[in-house]
Amino acid sequence: MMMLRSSPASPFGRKVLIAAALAGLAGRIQTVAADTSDPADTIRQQNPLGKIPALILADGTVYFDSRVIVEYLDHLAGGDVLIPTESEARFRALTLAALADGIADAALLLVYEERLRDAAKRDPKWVALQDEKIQRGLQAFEKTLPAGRRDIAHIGLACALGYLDLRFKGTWRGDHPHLTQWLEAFAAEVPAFEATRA
Ligand SMILES: N[C@@H](CCC(=O)N[C@@H](CS)C(=O)NCC(=O)O)C(=O)O
Repeated sequence: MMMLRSSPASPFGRKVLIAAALAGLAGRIQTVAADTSDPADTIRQQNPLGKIPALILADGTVYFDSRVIVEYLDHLAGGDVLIPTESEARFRALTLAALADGIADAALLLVYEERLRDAAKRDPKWVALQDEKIQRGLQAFEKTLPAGRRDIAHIGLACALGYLDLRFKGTWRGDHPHLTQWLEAFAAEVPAFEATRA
């Protein structure tokens, strides 16, 4: 049995769980909650960065971050399941996956800014910089929705949007009708999406 250190609200942990479900590997992974804000949590020994998700194999080997874990799950599933092997499709999928992860990264930074920085020390310019990354990323996906077989880019995008729903009350939906429809279709076709909702 492999152990996934994660937390229900983590978009990157959710990405791994959905990837595992799509690869038929969910039964081989047990999730063990991690609290990244607790200095005593073993996540800091498992991943020196103190970040989730981290996957711990039966022999103690640790793989992080979510992109690496999804690569590993794809490998376990025989390849070409979560990440296309054909080079053009592969690098397109990985680039779109990086864009989706970037939206989630910027959204997380905004949440941490609120949670961890004193209100008086917050810098509106820095907040706007992160918000603009999210808006440009959403616009790019609104114009060109991920199509074809479900892969790492689809999963990452669904999790980034799910995180915006969770932390920012789904305000992104107003300006992105195609993306909204796309997420509804993804949720209908991939039961693991609803099953992993925080
Ligand atoms: N690039 C990483 C990002 C992981 C990440 O940012 N995880 C957040 C939770 S969703 C975290 O652990 N934050 C705690 C911290 O940064 O100390 C991945 O894809 O796994």
